This record gives sequence, C-alpha cells and structure tokens, in this order.
Amino acid sequence: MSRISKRKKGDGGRGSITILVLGDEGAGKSSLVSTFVSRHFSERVPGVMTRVRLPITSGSSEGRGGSYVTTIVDTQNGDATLAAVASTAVPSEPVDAIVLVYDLDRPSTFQRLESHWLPLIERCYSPPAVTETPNSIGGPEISDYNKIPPVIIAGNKLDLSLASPAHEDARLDRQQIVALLGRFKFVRQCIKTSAKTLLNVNDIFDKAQQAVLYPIGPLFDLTEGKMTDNCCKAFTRIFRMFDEDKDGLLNDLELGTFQNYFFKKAIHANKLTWWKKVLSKKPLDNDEVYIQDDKFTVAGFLTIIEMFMLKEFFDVPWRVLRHFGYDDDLNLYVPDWVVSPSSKIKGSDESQWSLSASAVEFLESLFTQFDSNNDGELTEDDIKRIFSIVPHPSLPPWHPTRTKDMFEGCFSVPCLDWYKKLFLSPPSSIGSVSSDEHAGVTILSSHDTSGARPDDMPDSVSSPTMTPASTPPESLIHPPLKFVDWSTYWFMVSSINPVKTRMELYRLGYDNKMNAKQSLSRAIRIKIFGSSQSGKTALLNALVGANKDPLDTEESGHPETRCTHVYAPSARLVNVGSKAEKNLGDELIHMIFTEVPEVASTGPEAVANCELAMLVFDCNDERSYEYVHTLEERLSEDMPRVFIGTKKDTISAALKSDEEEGSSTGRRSVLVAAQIHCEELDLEPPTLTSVASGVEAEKYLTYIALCAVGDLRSKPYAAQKRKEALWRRRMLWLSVGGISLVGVAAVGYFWRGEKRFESILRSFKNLFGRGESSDGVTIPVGRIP
Ligand SMILES: Nc1nc2c(ncn2[C@@H]2O[C@H](COP(=O)(O)OP(=O)(O)OP(=O)(O)O)[C@@H](O)[C@H]2O)c(=O)[nH]1
Ligand SMILES: [Mg+2]
Repeated sequence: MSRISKRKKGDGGRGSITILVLGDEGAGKSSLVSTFVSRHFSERVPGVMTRVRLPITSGSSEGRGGSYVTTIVDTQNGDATLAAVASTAVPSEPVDAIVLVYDLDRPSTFQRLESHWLPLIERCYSPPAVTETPNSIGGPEISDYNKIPPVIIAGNKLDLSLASPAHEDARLDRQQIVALLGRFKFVRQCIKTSAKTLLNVNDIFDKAQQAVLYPIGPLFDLTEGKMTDNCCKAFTRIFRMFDEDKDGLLNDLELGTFQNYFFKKAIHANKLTWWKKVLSKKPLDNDEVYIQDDKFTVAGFLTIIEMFMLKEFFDVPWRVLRHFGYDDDLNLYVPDWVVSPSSKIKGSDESQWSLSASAVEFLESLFTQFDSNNDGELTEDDIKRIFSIVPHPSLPPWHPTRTKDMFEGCFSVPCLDWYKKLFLSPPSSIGSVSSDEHAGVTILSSHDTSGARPDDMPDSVSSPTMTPASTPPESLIHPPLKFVDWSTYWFMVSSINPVKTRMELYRLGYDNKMNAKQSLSRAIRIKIFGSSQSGKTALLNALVGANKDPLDTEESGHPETRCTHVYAPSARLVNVGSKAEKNLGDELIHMIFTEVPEVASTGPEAVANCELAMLVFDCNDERSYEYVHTLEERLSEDMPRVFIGTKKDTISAALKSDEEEGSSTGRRSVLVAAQIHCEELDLEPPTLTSVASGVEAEKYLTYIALCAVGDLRSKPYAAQKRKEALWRRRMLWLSVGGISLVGVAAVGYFWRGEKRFESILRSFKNLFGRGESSDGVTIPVGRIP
C-alpha cells in the first residue's frame, strides 16, 4: 500500500508528507527540528516546536510528478500523540514517516527503543490479530509489517558521544542496531547525528521524506522478506521491453541499454562480469537459473533489482517504474495512444478494431519466445508464462473468468466451444466431431465460385484438451495453440473490445516500436443475421469447427463471437525489389463471426461495424426470408452482404412433391424471391446449405471471405456503380479538356495583339449599345444598364 497516494491531494495535485518526531524526553527532538529549520543550534528551544511546514519541494527529478508540502510534527509525551494518530481509522492527518530519536550519550534511551518505542509503534499500527511465532524475540510478531509507516532512527548528540568513554564500544553498538533492524523491519535506517554540530541533521529528514516518496511496501514485502508479486510482474514486463531480440534473455548490450536509459551512463564490462559472478554464486530459488548462455534470465534481472532493494536503494527501482507509468500502487498507466490511437477518426475505437501490423508482429514474437519446445504450439504452461505479468487473474483475455472485465457493455461476447465444454457441460458430452464429407452447399445459379479451394487446407482451430467440467474456472485450462489460432483469438477479442485489447497488449509489453512493413494476414468481421431458429448457430458450428454435433444448438439471446481462419486466394500487392507487383496467392484471412440473434438485432449497432452481413434464412419459412429482407434495408448501401438459405435437406423432398403436384408453395416462392432479389441487386445468388448433410467448411469459408473482401459480387449494384463512376470520370476529363481548349484559345487572342482585342471589345460594347461614347469617354462597366 502506498501511503502518499492515499493522502489528500491539495490544489494543483500537491501532496503532503507528515513526519512525526518521537523519542525519550531530552533526547534532542526539538533541537533537531529547530536546527534543521534554522540551520543553527540553539541551547534554548521550546518543549515542543510548533509544527514546521517546509517549503514546497518538487516531487523530485526522479519522474514523480507533482510537488509536496512536508510537515514536521514535534512531540513531548509522544505515546499519547502516537496513539491518537494511529488509532483513528481515517486520521485527519495520517503519519507518513516517523523519526525516532534517542540520545547517544544515554544508553538507556537506546534500550527504550527496543523495549518501548518500536513495540509501541508496532502495536499502534498492527492489525487486531496478533500471531505468536516460536521464533519471536522480544514479543509477539505482527502479521503485517507493511502497514507501519517507515521509521528513521536518529542517534542524537553524536558530539557528546564521540567524546565519552561509552563510544569505545562502537562495535557492540553496531551489533545492537543490526539486531534492531532485523527485528523491526519497518525501520528503514539508523543515522547518527548531532543537532549541535549540524552533523547529518538534513539527512534524517531527507531520508524520512524519501521513505515516503519511495515506499517499500509496494515493492518489497517486509513480512515475507522478498519482492512483491506486483513488483516482479512490473519488472518482468520491463525486462521484456528491453529484450530486443525477444529471446527471453538480456544480453550485455540489452542490459547496457537499460542502464544507459535510466542512469545516463554506460555499464562497465567489469561491472557486468561482477554481476554475473555474484548471480552465478547465488543459491538457486526453485531451480531458477540466473545466468544462461552468459546472459541474464528474468530471475537474474529480478535478483539484481532485489539486491538494490535489500541495500535500501528504493529510489532506483521507483525511478524505473515511474518512468514506465506505474503509480504508487504499481497500477500501470496506459497512455492515450493505446486507448485511442487517433482521436480524429470518428468512432475510432470501433473503426480501429483490427490489430496493426506491428501488433501482429509483437504477438508473433511472444509466440516464438514462449513456445518452449519449439513445436509450433503454445502449451498451457507457455500461455501461463505469457500472461504471468498481467494483473490478476493472469489469464488470456478470452478466458471466461475475464469476460466481465473485458467485455462488459460490449455488443457481443466471445464464444469458445472448448470453454463451454469444460466449464458448462458434463464431461460425457465431449467427443463427436462433425463430418465434412459432403459438400452441403448448393448455389441457386450457375455462377462460378472458383474462389473456393479444394480440401487440402491446413488444420483449423486445434482440438481442445479434454478436461472434466468440474475444474475450477479460475485455473487456466487451455488447449494448445498454433500461431494462427493464437492470432485469430486476438483478432476476435479486438473485434469485440478493441480498446481493452490494445490495453492488454500494452500490459504484455507491446510498445508500438516495432516497425512491421506489411501485415501478413488480415481479419474480417462478419455478422450473421437471421430470424430465430433459422439455423445460424448450426451453420456456424459447421463452419467454425465445433467439436460437437453442429445441430446440437442452444438458443442464445445475446450476440456471440467466434473465430476461425481460412487461406483464400487473393490478389495483393507485394514488394519485389523497388517495385510493387500484383501477386495472386493464398492469403491468411482471420474470420470473426458474430451471430446476432433476432432479439438483439434492433439497435443501430447491430447492423454496423462489420465487413460482411450474412443474411441467413430458413428455406422453408417465408417469415424467415422476410426477416432478412427487411433487415437488409437497415444495412448501409455499401455494406457487403450474402444471402444464405438453410435446411436445404428438408426442402428437397418437399419441393419434389410440390413439383409433382404442380403446386406453387411458399417454399418455392421463398427461393425464387431470394434469387430474383439478388439478381436485381446484382449480388451473388443465394447459397443453400444443409448442416445435416454436412457443409464443406473450408470451401464455404473461402466463398464467404471472398464475398467480404469484395472479390465476389456482394455490394449492391457494384458493377453498375463502377460503370457510372467510369462514365463520370470520362465526362470529367472531357470537360476539363474542353475548358483547357477554351483557355488556350483565350490566351491566344491576348497574344495576337491588343488591336484585335479592342475590336472584339468594341463589338461587345456595341452589342450592349453604349460601350463607349463617340468622343472616346469610357463609361464604367458597372454603369452599363
Ligand atoms: N551536546 C548536544 N546537546 C544537545 C544536542 N541536541 C540537543 N541537545 C541538548 O539536549 C537538551 C534537550 O534537548 P531538547 O531538544 O529540548 O530535547 P527534547 O527531546 O525535545 O526534549 P522534550 O521536549 O523534553 O521531550 C537541550 O539542553 C539541548 O540543548 C546535541 O546534538 N548535542
Ligand atoms: Mg522538545
């Protein structure tokens, strides 16, 4: 817990630090305060100095913003004062640090530190539950040292003590102090001072201030005697940011950059050797390696930082942390460029949902770094390590325990089959995989769908690890992830909540410095509309690789997002040397599907923010077609769309009997209406699917991808609009050409002489009847009637 951040901030973001001066009678408390303020020792000081407010000190050059007013509160009979300030749950003026004074010339005052003052401070700030431990020396151990304000012990009257015989046993003195520091871990420092000679007086109050500005608590757990978890996370993130080559180790150059960045001086080679020697001699904690291949591991780097802390250099780690945007409670401040990369773009959050090329490259570097066995898959342990640096729960953003935090208030939530299986269904339901044997797609015209690829596609989303549903949701259960799955998941969460996704990437160490030239893949967002029971979920199950019977669906009233990917043939520009050339090759397309149930389709956001609308209707159901037909009117004119009829298997028999009977039924009229509608709008004809008979998923996904990227006719009247645009362009050129000709002709006239011009002018004037009077007087043009 940070003390100063909890304090009331005054105007202009100003904070205040209160230092309480305690100690035995006559130890020199008031003299120290008086000398500190006046830079002069006075033999006669008041019993209690009035409160001293020090001039505002800037919050330091060490990256701490704001400025601070320091108040020093002197005491007499400090027991009562301490009890008063510490007992109130919300004190009006909380104490931030304590200066505890003893008299070096009176050893009894030193004994009183251990027997009275320090236990008193401990008691005043200790929680009610006090635990006895067998090892406790001199009284019960309290369970949490971190709540006690930092204490600076001032051994005063050094001038007298140096002259006295008691001083001879300085060694004993030191031993006693070390024992005291060991027992009372909230004591930050012991400093010998003399109010009379002004020796170390400034130091006492400076250290007290620093103890507040650079608090131990958030960085180092005094009770446990080690770095806090949050501090480890923060420095591990910083480690990753300096690990330029992303090999999970800091080499000499990378550590040198770190040192140079913060201390503005290079690290000497012998210093590096010294650190390596020290670390390699250090006993291993939990089999951690500190140095590997002559480079520093994360554990090694953290140990160096911890060593600074053990030597009481808390300003060093704080300076680094504050530079990287950590506040006093080690919460990471996320800068504006992450939250809203371009405020100029209207609705930037949604329109910038897709991950940038550099973000994809960052994700790739994470993947490569943490794929521990280099088998092209992230195991559950690898995933755990990646997310170990994000705040609790340190899990991927698509994990169900993070749904509330990540996606509350968003249009849709992620829907991952394997999570549903693991956490929601009984284990017995795990198993059957749909068969894709038959091509379940019929297209209602002979239009060529040559974009669809044969069946030799790479594997889609990998199979989940089968784990019983009783597993607690907090624990990370994750199927292994190939890189393509890993990036698809990221595109999915980014489509649902782009801001939080960018923040998550930032927390993982992404800093936008990567200079990716061109994204190797693209992502498209597709919304699936259809009336209730029209077969949306079943179709998606068949396409997105659900490991269950695709027809086994549940009704959902909330939009859900799923993802998959496909390699689709696509023409794109590639750089060949200095030239850009068109290349026809397979492009990885991440496909993010959001199923919009009928009940959730009324708002404007339902029909916005996607690259393709899949309009799904039940071939047997007129109302179902009417529904998508009406919904289509709400789509923006340029939104690509594709009509899909479902449950083809159920209509074929019925249509046959209709034909035999010669009757025109609703079924036929639905199909005909859909076909005519698409023809009228110059769209791809509707496709008919049957999940029951099986859908050739990859072929169909390719078809949808090509509709989304505009390689197929998915925008209404696209061809006509293109022709019109071409015609407009031609007309524009013609008119530009015409105007230019007229211009050239006019200039020509000028060049051919004033005489001719004048004669023309005259003829114009004559035309008006009164251009120039016969005696040569020019009539102003404005007066010409
Ligand atoms: N030689 C010497 N005398 C000091 C020093 N500091 C304080 N004194 C003297 O010690 C006596 C007590 O000092 P105070 O500052 O009044 O002590 P205090 O802790 O405020 O005492 P109370 O207010 O009564 O609790 C005074 O006579 C001071 O002049 C010092 O560093 N050296
Ligand atoms: Mg006094």
